[in-house]
Amino acid sequence: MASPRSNARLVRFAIFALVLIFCGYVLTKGSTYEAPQSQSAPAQAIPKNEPNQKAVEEQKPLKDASAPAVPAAPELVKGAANDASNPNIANKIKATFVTLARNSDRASILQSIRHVEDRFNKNFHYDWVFLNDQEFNEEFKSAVSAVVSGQTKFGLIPKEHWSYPDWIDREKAALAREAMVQKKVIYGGSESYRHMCRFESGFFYRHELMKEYEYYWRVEPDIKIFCDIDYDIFKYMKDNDKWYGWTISLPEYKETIPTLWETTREFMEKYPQYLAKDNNLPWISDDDGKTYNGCHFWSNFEIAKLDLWRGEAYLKYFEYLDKKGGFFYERWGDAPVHSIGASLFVPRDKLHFFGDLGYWHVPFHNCPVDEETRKAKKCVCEPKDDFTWRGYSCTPKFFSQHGLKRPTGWEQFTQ
Ligand SMILES: Nc1nc2c(ncn2[C@@H]2O[C@H](COP(=O)(O)OP(=O)(O)OP(=O)(O)O)[C@@H](O)[C@H]2O)c(=O)[nH]1
Ligand SMILES: [Mg+2]
Repeated sequence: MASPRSNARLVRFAIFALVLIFCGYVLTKGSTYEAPQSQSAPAQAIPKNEPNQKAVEEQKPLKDASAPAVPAAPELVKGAANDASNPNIANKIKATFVTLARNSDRASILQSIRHVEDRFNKNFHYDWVFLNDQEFNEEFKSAVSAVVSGQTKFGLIPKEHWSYPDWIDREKAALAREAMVQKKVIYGGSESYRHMCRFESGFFYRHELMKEYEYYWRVEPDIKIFCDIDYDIFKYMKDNDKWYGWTISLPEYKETIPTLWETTREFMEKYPQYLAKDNNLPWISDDDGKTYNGCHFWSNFEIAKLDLWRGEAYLKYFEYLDKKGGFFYERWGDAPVHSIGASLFVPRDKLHFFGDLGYWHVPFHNCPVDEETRKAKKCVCEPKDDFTWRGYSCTPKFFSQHGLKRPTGWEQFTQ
């Protein structure tokens, strides 16, 4: 039989054991005490872009097997031409973006691509062809491929498309450059700029990588697109039988093209069969073809049908110009050359002004001036910057001659 003393020891031991168990419980579970939420630091004070740890944890998948499974986001297939379930992609036509660039243009072209992807191509995944007179390096290729949602293709320009043809007198060309530098003509002294203009005028559409396409959109470094393009712009061109789409027009510097128009007139006299009926001649000449008024579509933006340049009329026209040597003895630009070609060799209703995209290439803006369009297309430009309706722009004349309706409020943006 236990003594009263050993009973008391037993009770003390039991109390001690209970205290130990309670302390162990508190240490493993932590305190249930919650600090009151500070009034001076409300929940909204969490910076918007920093992940809120609580919110992140709340999004962790539930272990409960009865919870509905969240479908995995479809993996982006480059160019996804095979994604028949996406109508945008299934209805795509044979079209591509095309960019002429140097390796050193990488950062500038990435800016342009980001604009075009965000406003348009993220929904369509059209291909993008990059052309260069030197090999593109790996840094350029991997950087742009990471941003383009379609397939990227990189092409080297054949030597004969970026060099002096054998009929060009190089000394005469050098003297012409020198004279233009004296006159302070922009890019007047540059040989590469002349090769670029000749290439864009006569060869980009013949490049091997361009052969499979029917339409292209030319994109230059450092451009901006201000508005959503919520429709397939290439399909729009095809469905409406448009051959040349543009956003900004203005007169060319006369010093760069002293003999371009007389050469064009010779061509027209020699090959009158190539002139389209109902062409756009009145827009480029104010005196029925006697002189050129310099109006041209600004070719750093172009959405066009490749057959415009691949057709017999334009091919012959380019060949004629090239033989005269004005790309080197003067500084003929691809913008007036394309514009004259598009104005003479196709009916004028094939030309299309895009007034709903919002576009910028230094130093001119195209910004839809009517508020309704800007809101509907989520544009981020200022109508006061728009060049379209200003005195120096050739676009008002195009609207008048083509009987197009001007946007509401255009008259407030003429200067
Ligand atoms: N590969 C290559 N591309 C060139 C060269 N020069 C110009 N380009 C490209 O040709 C296009 C037109 O050249 P730009 O220098 O933009 O000419 P521009 O638009 O008249 O003049 P900027 O006001 O300087 O933009 C751009 O896409 C350039 O990246 C060159 O020497 N090599
Ligand atoms: Mg440019």
